[in-house]
Amino acid sequence: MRNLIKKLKNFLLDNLDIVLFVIIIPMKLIKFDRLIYPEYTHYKLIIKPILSSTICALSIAVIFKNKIRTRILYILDIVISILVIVDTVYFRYFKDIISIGVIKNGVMLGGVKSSVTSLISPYDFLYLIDVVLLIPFLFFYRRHKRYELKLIFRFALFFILVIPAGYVNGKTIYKMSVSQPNLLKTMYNKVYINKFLGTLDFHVLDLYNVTENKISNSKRLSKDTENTIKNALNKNEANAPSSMTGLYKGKNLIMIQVEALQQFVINSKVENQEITPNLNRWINKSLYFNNFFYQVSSGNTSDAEFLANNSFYPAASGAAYYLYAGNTYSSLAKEMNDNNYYTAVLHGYKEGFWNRNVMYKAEKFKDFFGEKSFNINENVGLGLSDKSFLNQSFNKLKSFSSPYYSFIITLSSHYPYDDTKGYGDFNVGDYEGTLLGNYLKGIHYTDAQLGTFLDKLEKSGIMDNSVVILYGDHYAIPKDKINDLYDFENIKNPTDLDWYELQKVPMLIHFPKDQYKGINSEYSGQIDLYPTIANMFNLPQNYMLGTDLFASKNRNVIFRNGSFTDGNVFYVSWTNTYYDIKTGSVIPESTKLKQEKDNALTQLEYSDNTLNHNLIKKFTVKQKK
Ligand code: GP9
Ligand code: MN
Repeated sequence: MRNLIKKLKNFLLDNLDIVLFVIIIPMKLIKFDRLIYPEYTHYKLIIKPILSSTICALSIAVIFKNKIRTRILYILDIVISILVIVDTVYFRYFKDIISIGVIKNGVMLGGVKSSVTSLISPYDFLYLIDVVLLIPFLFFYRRHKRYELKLIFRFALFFILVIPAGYVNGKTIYKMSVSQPNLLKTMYNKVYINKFLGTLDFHVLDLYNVTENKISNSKRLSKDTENTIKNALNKNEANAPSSMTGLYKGKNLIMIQVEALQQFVINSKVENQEITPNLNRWINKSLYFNNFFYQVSSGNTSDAEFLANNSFYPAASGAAYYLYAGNTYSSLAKEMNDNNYYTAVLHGYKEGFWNRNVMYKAEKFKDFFGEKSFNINENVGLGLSDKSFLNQSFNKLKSFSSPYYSFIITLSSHYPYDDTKGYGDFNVGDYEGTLLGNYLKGIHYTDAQLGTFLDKLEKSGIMDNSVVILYGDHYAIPKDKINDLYDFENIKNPTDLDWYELQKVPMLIHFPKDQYKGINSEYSGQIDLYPTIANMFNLPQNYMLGTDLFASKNRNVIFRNGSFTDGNVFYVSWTNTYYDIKTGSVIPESTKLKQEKDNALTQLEYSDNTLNHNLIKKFTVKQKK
C-alpha cells in the first residue's frame, strides 16, 4: 500500500508540469471568457472547447522528452498569457477580439483616441504571475530525475490525448458552423466566436483562415492575365463622358446605406397606410432607380459597403472585409481624399463588427465614427436607434468641413425586427406577429427617421451643396420566410425569376434643388455606384468593375453565384435557366446569352484575381515608378 502511494506520488511529481498546465491554462482562458461574456452564470457552456483546446496544445508537448516537454509547456503558458493580456486590453477598447488582420494592418481609432497605456491595468499582469512563481519549480525539475517514456509510448500518449480532445473540440466548432452558417469563414462577429469557443480556438481559426487564403492564392498570375485584368478594370474611357461628368465636383457626397431596405415596401401600403411615406416623398424629389439590385454574398452589410465603395464583387466565400482587409484599394474615399475631400464613415455600432475598423483604414477613410463616438442613449434592436444615430450624425455632418464624403450606415431595421417597442404602433393587420409584419413596422420606423434626417439636410441648406445617395444593403426577408412575401405581393406559383425580381433594393440620387428628379428603370446594381459617383465628381476610374449609370447602356447585373440579368433576360445559375423577364417564361440559351453567361464568370474572375493577388497594389506601385 505504502509502495503504491509512493509510486503515485512520484508519478504525480514526474508529471506535475502537465497537471499544472491543464489547470492553469483553462483558468486563464475562462477568466478572459468571463470578461467578454459576463452574462453567463456557469462554466458548462465554455468548459468543453476550452479544456479540449488546452489538451490539443498539450498533446503536442507530450511527444517530446520530459525536459523539452516542460519547456514547451512553460513557453506555451507565457505565449497564451500574453495573448490573453493583449486580448483583454484590445477588448477593453474595441469590445472586439484582436485578429491577424488587425496586427498586420493596425486599426482605425476613429473619433475617440486613447493611448494603449491608459488601457492596460496593473491587474492584467496577474495573468503572468504563475510564470514567475513557477521558476523554482523549473529548477527543481532540473535536478529531479523523472521516469522517461519511450518515443513510441510518447506517440501513443499523443494520440490518446489528441483524438478525444480533437473530437470534442471539432464537434463544438462544427455545431457552431451549423447554427451560424458563414460565421467561421466571414468572422463578422469575433466576440460571438470567442464567447462560445474560447480564445484559443478563435486564434487558431483566424490563423487557419488567413493561411488557407494565402495558400489558395499563392499561384502566380501570368503577365498577360495581369494586363488583361488591368485593361478590364480601367473604366476611364468606357464610362466617360456622360451627361453628368464633372457636374458635382466640389459638392459634398452623403451616401446612406439603409439596413435591410428592400424595394417591395416602396410606394406600397399595408392596411391602407403607406409603409415608407417619407422615402416615397423623397423619391419624388430625386432620381429613383427602380431596377436596382443588391449584389452581396455571405458578407451581407459589409459586402454592400464593399461593392459601393470599391466597385468589386464580394468574396466567393467568406467576407471581403475580413479576407481582403490587407489589400490596397483605389476606393471612393481614397480618390475623394486625393481631391481634398474630408472622408468619414458613421455607424453607431461596435467598431470591430465586420472588421470595419481594419477595413476602413484600408479604404482610406479619414475617420470612422463608430459606437464609441456616439452617445448610446436609446436602443432599438441591435443597438443605437436610428433616431438617435441620425440626429447625432446630422450634428456631426454640420461640423465637417466641406467638401466631404460621408458614408452613413443605419442599423435599427435589422433582422429579426422583433424589437417592436421602439417602432410605435404601426398596424400591419394580418401580418401582426410574423417576421414580415415586424419588418414592415421596423422599416416604417426607419423610414420616419430617414425622413426627419433628409428634411433637416434640406432645411439647413446642406442639401443645396450636396449629392445624397440612398440605397438598401440587402434583402430583409430570408428564403425560409419568402412565402409570406409572395403572399404579400400576391404572387401565385412563384418561380426563381419571381424570387430574383424581389431582390431589388431602392436606390435614389438626390441632386441639389431637386434637379433630374424622375425614374430611371435601367437594370443596375451596387457595383455601379462608385463609377457613377466617380463620373459626377470627376474622379479617376482606373480600377473598378462597375459601369456609370449615366454613361453606358447594355449593362449586365451580375450576382456572386454567376446569375445575371441584362434587363430583358434573367439567368438563374443554380438551375442553369434563362427567363424572359416580360413574359416570365423559360427560354433556350442563344449564342448571345451564352456569351453573356461567360462574361459574367469572367467579370467575377477578374474581381477574384484582383483581390486574391492584391493587384491594385501592384498596378499602382508600377505607375508611381
Ligand atoms: C451591424 C450591421 C449588421 O453593424 O451592419 O450587419 P448584417 O448582419 O446586416 O450583415
Ligand atoms: Mn445589413
